[in-house]
Parts: sequence; C-alpha cells; structure tokens
Amino acid sequence: MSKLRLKSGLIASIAVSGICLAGTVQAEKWDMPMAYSATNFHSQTGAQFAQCVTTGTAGDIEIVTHPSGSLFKGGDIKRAIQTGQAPIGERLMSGHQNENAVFGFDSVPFLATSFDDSAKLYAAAKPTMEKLLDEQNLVLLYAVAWPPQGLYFKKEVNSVADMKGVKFRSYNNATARLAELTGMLPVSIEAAEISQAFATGVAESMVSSGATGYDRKVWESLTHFYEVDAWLPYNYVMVNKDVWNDTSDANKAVIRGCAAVAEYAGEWRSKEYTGFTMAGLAAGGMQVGPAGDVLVSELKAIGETMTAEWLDAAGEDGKAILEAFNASK
Ligand code: PCA
Repeated sequence: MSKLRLKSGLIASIAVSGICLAGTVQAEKWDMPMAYSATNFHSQTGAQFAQCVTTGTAGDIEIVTHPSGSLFKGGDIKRAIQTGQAPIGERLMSGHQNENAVFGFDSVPFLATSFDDSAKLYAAAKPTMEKLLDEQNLVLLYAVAWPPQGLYFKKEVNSVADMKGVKFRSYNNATARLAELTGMLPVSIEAAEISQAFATGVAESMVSSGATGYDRKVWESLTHFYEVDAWLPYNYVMVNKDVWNDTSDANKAVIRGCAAVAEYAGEWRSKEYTGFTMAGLAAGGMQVGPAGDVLVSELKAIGETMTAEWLDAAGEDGKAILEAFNASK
C-alpha cells in the first residue's frame, strides 16, 4: 500500500468514527409505553408516529413503542412519564378522572355520541387539558377518539332491570358509576386483561368500543353487543416536560408535525375500524345491533344524572368546556 493510500485510509476511518461518535452523542432512545394491544388501531397509529419521528429527526430521537402495557401497565403510564421514568407514552385520558373530574369530559354519557361531535367536544376541552397536563409536568402531543361505546353482555338485555347483579368491567370512574347506577357490580380491569377476566367469569359485561371487543376476541365468552353510542373516549400521547424542553426546536417541529399526522390518521382509522369491528364481532358469533327503546331511554335518564354529577365535580373548567362545546355545535 502506498503512503498516500494509507494516509487517506486513515483519514477516512477517523472521519467515519467521528460521524459515529457524533451520532452516539446526539441520538436518544425514547421508550413509549402504551396500554393497548399491538394490533389495536391506537397502537398502530403510535407505531407510525414513532417511525415518523425517528425518520424525521434522522435518528436523533428514536421512539420505540411498547404496547399491551408491557413496559408500564395502563394505570401507571402517566405517572411514569410525569416522573421521568419514561419520556413519552399513551394513555386513556378519562383514566385520570380520579385525579380531576375534568379529565372525564369525554365520558359523559350521551353528551357527544358521534365522531363529529366528539371532535368538537375535544376541541372545546383541549386548552384546559393542555393546561392541566402542563401543571403536571406533561406536554400534550396528540389525541385520538375510540369508536362509540356500546354494551357487551353474555345474555340478552332489554332493560336496566336485566343488568342487575351483573359483574361489569370498568375502565374509568364514569364506567364504574354507570355500573352502580344500573345495579351492576363494577370491577376495574385494563383492556389488556379482559379476555382472561371474561373467560374466568371475573367480569361478564362491559361498556367499550367494537374495537376493543374485537381486539380481545370477546366472542369467546360474550354473546351480545348493543350499539348504544354512549360516548367516544380519547387516548392521548404525552411527553415529559423536561424532556420536551431539552429537545431542539427543529426536533420539536418534527414531533409536532408527526403528532398532527397521527391525530388525523388515528381518527380516520377509528372511523374505519368501527364498521369493520362490528362485522368482526358478528362473524365471531355475537349478536350485534342497536339497543332496544326501553334500554336506551333508561340509559339516557342515567346519562342525565351522570352529566349533572360531572358538572358538579368538574366545576368552572367543566362548565367552560360544556359552554364552548355547545357554542361550536
Ligand atoms: N376501549 C378501551 C377504552 C375505550 C374503548 O373503546 C377499553 O375498553 O379499555
């Protein structure tokens, strides 16, 4: 090898290791805990968001999703992000209703029952949610609605009286309260664990979307799905505020851009998934259809009670959200 080639080879290898060094110094890995199964549309949206950020920041920030509550269980995700144990993650917004009733704005029965209305309700609530989360060391990135919530049973149910004594799986305060008001017995269970809960009889009913019933193959244990369209709760992605503040403006812009795309794509998926999963439940052998008139009117009366209770608990913030929503309709 000539002296010259040796020298240029050396320079090349120094240059390459220099690039690698710069790469390792800058690159960050953000683990992103998520509560729902990898096949769920929220998790898929999150995975694409993660890919978008990784690509858009040219690998400066690599986001790695952990679905199914595998890194942190659903109920622990927000605290993990607040305290910096995880930089970013996704959670059901109304899961924090026990901290502050305002978080349950999207689980007030029959307040917003369509995708359009729920988008308006979310827009009305978003500034308050951003403020609340900011006070908790969190930055809101994006939010996506679940499909409309209906009732699952393992028997025919035509009235609230038919629900008495049924073991009901709840996922937030509102669903537990719904159980109480209908004479059912609430038991709090994460979506990741419901297949087992239904199989073992720990629970025999729930209110949820077709999406969750489909993802968890509930036809193996349950028989009826009543389309009640009671509300459309939101999942949201949050980032730790200190981590956010340490992120460069260029990378923040990429993350915001990816979040906007994820919000749009997630909503689209949620709408598409609604019909698909109804068909899937029926194909699994369940009876799928609208709830009867008696049941609907009884549930609406319970919805009025729960609306009044929520307004009472959510105070001025809740009232302002409701007013902004009504004005936007
Ligand atoms: N699925 C989630 C929340 C709302 C929904 O449709 C669950 O059942 O946990």
